[in-house]
Amino acid sequence: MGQFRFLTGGESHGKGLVAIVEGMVAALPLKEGYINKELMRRQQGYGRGPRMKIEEDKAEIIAGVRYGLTTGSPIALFITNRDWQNWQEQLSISPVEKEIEPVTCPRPGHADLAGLTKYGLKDIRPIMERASARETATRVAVGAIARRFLEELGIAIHSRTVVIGSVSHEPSASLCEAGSMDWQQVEVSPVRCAHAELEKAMMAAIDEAKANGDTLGGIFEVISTGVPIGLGSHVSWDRRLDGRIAQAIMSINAVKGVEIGAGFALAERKGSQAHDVIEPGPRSKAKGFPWRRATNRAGGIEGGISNGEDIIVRAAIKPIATLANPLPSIDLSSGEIAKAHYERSDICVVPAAGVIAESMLAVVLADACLEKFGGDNLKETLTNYRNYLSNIS
Ligand code: EPS
Repeated sequence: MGQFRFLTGGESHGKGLVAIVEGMVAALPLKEGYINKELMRRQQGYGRGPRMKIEEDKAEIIAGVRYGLTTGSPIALFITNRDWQNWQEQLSISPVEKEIEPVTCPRPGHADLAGLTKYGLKDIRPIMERASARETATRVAVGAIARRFLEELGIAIHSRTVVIGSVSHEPSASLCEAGSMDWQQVEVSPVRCAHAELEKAMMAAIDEAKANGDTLGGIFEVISTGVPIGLGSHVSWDRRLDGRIAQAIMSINAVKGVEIGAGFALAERKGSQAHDVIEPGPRSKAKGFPWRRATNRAGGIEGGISNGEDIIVRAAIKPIATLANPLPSIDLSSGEIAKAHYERSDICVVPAAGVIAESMLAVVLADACLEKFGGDNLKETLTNYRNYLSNIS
């Protein structure tokens, strides 16, 4: 663990966002355009707020790439916040003469109250700036580097929306078959849902929430295909792949629940109905093993180790905590009852959260692949990977 790691910095309305990525192999072809395509996907989605009309997220590669290939050195990225133009005084690095009104009415559901108390502040602004999901732009840029590497190993990652508000795609136990999903349709859907009728219903639910000054949560699903058997390990708690994925997905702003495979639905089943029967099958060139599974309720992970099936993760995301029609709170400067702070917000971020989760899954899988196959340059890693597959007995 920790072969591939990153740190981010930046405030929502500061000058920009930065990331430093360490551990990627040398000689991986990488272009800014590839990263920016992913950043564009994160900005989409019906229910996004006015900020997304201001921004046009683009990552500038500052270090770690030469002549289109990674060098093995840390990769440094910078994403400009266009909106900074309008926030230069509030987010000034040096003290300013003008009196800036502090934010003192915490939003229930946001980091405001606990963050302000923990850091001993009188103004919520520094907390809300860093707790904002704007930070996920850097995660998607980093995830794009991980995804580029995984592509070389034949691993792909997709996401789709399963639930928005009370509009549900299907019973929670039925899992998407990656092979049968129309991913192109998902990509052009404003809510990342390939089912036309549900797509309409989801958009109508978002319109209704907007009209009421409210917000909506939901559930998204992330699927990775082509994952080799043997990533992660059963031997220690922090090596388990499912635990590592759960932490990465749970760390996405507003996520409140994560399940792998049939997840929570498995609690209600008998053992005979919960597991995935092992059947003999021809040796697969891509997977390296001569068996197949009748189902994939485990979501591609058994005992904390990838089992060669698609990895399927779902997560529940709560409605955004910034409401146009704010909830009651208190003004911390006076102790009086007051409405929670509101500037502007998204109505629903479930589709964007799916893209962010793809990125986080890519980071975990790239890390697990580098841990398993090693190598300091792409050729070395690919040689090790092919050797491993051809030696599975
Ligand atoms: C976001 C930028 C933010 C929000 C959103 C995500 O911009 P602003 O605060 O200027 O409107 O749109 O942040 C939140 C959902 C949140 O709760 O903080 C982005 O770039 O994704």
